[in-house]
Amino acid sequence: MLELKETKLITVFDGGDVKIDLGVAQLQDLYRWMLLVRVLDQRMLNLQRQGRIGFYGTVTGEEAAPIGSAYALKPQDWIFPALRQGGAALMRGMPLSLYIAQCYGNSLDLQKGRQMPCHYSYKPTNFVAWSSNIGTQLPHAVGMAYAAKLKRDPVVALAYLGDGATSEGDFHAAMNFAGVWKVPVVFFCQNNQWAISVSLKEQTASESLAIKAVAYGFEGLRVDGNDVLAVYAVTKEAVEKARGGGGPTLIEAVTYRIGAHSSSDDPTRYRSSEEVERWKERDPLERFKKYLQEKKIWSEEWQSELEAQMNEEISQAIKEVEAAPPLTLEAIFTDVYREMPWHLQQQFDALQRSR
Ligand SMILES: Cc1ncc(C[n+]2csc(CCOP(=O)(O)OP(=O)(O)O)c2C)c(N)n1
Ligand SMILES: [Mg+2]
Repeated sequence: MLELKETKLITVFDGGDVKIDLGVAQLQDLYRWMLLVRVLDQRMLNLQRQGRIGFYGTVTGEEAAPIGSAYALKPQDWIFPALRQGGAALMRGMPLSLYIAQCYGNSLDLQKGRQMPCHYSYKPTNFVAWSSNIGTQLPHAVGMAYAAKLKRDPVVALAYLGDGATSEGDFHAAMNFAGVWKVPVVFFCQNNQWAISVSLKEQTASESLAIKAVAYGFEGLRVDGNDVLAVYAVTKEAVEKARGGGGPTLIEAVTYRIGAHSSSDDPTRYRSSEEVERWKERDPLERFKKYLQEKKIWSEEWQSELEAQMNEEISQAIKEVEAAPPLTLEAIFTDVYREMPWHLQQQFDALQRSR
């Protein structure tokens, strides 16, 4: 059993005594997914800078958090993401072309261009679309977990949030109901130290974010969010506790947003480059690479092969997505009513006449 203290930082890479039940293939698998997130960040940001997509939120520096945590789930479990867990959608089976199409919002996009980019949804693997409004996914996750409990389904909801979301009413409502109903939910707070330009110090006077769980009657713990193995281990324990009827857990993964909040942000206006450089020394990919290197299961050639292969797959997927036509005008009007009501029909006709 891990010692669940809401202020102690749980680690593997810094000499913690956490037991890891992963073999060589799984360790390499985790590394591959983290690397894909890193490679994709650059490619997608380039697309945004070229004006080919409208927006992107990178995950650089935080890859261990979404990948390590989602790796602990079973196929039947559900994910309620925030902005930076797209990598988990890919790892759980969302095809790369659909991931990219979501950012283009064209006819290949499963959500028909009705969401902002980076708001992925993939029904076959229970990856639920995010609504942009910070924290709203949390009550949804608790509701789903409550239903699972009532139906005695051995299903767990993994609900992601940022540090900024802990100041939202929805966070507290969700935490309260989760505690009272003892539902199978794991709240995974990706504390990247910033909520756009608001620092963690300005966000809360609590000594940690994990400690907030205490007020709601369940466990909170802090994990080194740049340590993929520690993230995996604590999430797995919390997920299995939830599945076994042990109720919720709040995990605070301590990490750092190396890039801008999004493609629309300039972080040099509100934080120092020294701070960013300090955190780069704890780069989750570099630390994991070192661990694999010591185990002799990482090499330069493997890394270059992986990168070349990923870049090729991304280029192919972009080509496929860009070849898809834009959505038709009807897409603005469908899927709300089974049959289009007269007032929408009127607007639709007017729109068509105006083209
Ligand atoms: C209710 C609400 N208020 C404000 C915003 C604008 N907004 C978008 S992202 C963001 C910061 C989120 O920070 P955090 O929860 O730490 O997540 P991060 O982006 O750092 O991963 C804010 C304030 C919003 N989307 N919803
Ligand atoms: Mg944040």
